[in-house]
Amino acid sequence: MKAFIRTRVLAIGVTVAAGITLVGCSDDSAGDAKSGTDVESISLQDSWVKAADSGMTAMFGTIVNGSDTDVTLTAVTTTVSPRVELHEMAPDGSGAMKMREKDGGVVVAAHDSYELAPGGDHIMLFDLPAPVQAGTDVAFTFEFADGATARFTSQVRDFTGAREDYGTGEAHDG
Ligand SMILES: [Cu+2]
Repeated sequence: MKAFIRTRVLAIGVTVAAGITLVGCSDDSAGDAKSGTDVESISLQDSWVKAADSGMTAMFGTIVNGSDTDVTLTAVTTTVSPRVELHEMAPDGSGAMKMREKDGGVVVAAHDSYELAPGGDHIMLFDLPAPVQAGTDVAFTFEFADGATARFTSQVRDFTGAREDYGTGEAHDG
């Protein structure tokens, strides 16, 4: 009888120890997330890509940073383009707006959002090897300054506005 009780106590002791180990692990990963980009708290909303048969196109949407720290988006990759750049619109000196690569990437402040929209900042996709067709999905990987990555999906849509800014190489600076 005494031996039986001792065995039960031992079993409970082992269970408790295992529980403590698991808690320790999750505490460690929470600590890592705080020191870097908390990708779980970053989302891309209302995101879409302009349909294009060839050449270049752009992706738009709103990057939402729900984390407690500012994040810096430094690079974007996608399966539909070998060359992707973060672009902004800026005056070209003659009164017209021209797009150019954004220096230092895109900073999204803590608990804030950053809009990528036609006529403003956008993600530029160059050298399309195949048509990007309306109704399909395009996968993107966002890379942040500390090397953390997050994956998002955008829907391809037909878009006729601002065609002169996004549809031709001539309007492009760089
Ligand atoms: Cu551009």
